[in-house]
Amino acid sequence: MQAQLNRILEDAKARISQADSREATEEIRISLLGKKGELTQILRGMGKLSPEERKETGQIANKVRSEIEGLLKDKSEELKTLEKEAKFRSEKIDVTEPGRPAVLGVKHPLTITMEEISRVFMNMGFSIVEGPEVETVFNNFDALNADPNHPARDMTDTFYITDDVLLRTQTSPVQVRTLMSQKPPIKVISPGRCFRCDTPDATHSPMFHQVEGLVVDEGITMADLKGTLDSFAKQLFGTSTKTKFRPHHFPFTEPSAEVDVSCFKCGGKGCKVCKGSGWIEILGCGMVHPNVLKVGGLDTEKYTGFAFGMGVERVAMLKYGVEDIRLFYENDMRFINQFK
Ligand code: 2U9
Repeated sequence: MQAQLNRILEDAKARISQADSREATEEIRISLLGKKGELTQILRGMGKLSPEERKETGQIANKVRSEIEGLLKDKSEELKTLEKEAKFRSEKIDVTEPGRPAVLGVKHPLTITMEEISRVFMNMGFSIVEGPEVETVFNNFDALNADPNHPARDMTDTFYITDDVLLRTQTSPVQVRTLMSQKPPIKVISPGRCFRCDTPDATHSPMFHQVEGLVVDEGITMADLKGTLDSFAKQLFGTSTKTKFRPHHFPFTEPSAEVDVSCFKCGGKGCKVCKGSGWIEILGCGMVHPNVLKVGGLDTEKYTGFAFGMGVERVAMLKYGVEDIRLFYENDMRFINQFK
């Protein structure tokens, strides 16, 4: 039995010296000193020995056990130190290394366009008003003199939430709120997101952006409308830009017009951008319908006003030569980074 103990000790020494991780030393400890370990088994078997033999073998066995425990402890500490050193080496930071530059975001082309449009109107004394995207049918349609059978009201054209609540189809409800809460003079623009039940294609999106404007005061005439929008076009597209007002119909304005600008690409000669006509349709406008002014409780003999509206995506597509509206919503940085 003593020879067996010496063999276990010699074996243990060889195995411990070769252990290359703390897990390996733990495995050795379990295999020798654990419940079913080799040395533990021997100690258990000592009951069969005579008292003298038991005493002598017990002393040797205890010596072997404490020697193995000591070797395991030393090896484990040695490995722990090595592991710590390796960890420090791998985590070493060179504080003199130049820092990694933070990736700066860029403004979205629609934000750039919306801010550019807003800046021009702000410089002409307009204030910016904002309102909810979830609106009442009253603010979105009724207050704007829309006929009860107007096609835009249809379930297939508008996202209804209930019979009386919808996702606004234009930013006009913000101006309706302004009319109902403020006294003239009113001179506001409302940039924002709008929603229509459109199937996406190169020029349509169920979510898009508008900037609308509203001016109401005593003595506002069509001359104010034309002067303001002509000045806007010159500031946005260049001083040589000409404007053309074509009669149109909107329920909320009377008279109404669509505004074309002379093509900023070819100057009016005709090119791909203006489809050969020399003109590009850019916005709609008109003198606010008396029925709409009445929603704000205004005396329509005293007060008059003009309003206009434009699609931000359309302006951005024309300005930057973007051929598919869907590019604005894909968040592909290769597209967005081009507008830095
Ligand atoms: C109030 C009174 C009048 C806003 C107006 C337009 C003309 C117009 C279109 C442009 C392109 C919508 O995005 S688009 O399809 N808009 O042509 N919008 S006048 O008139 C108002 C608004 C609010 C209280």
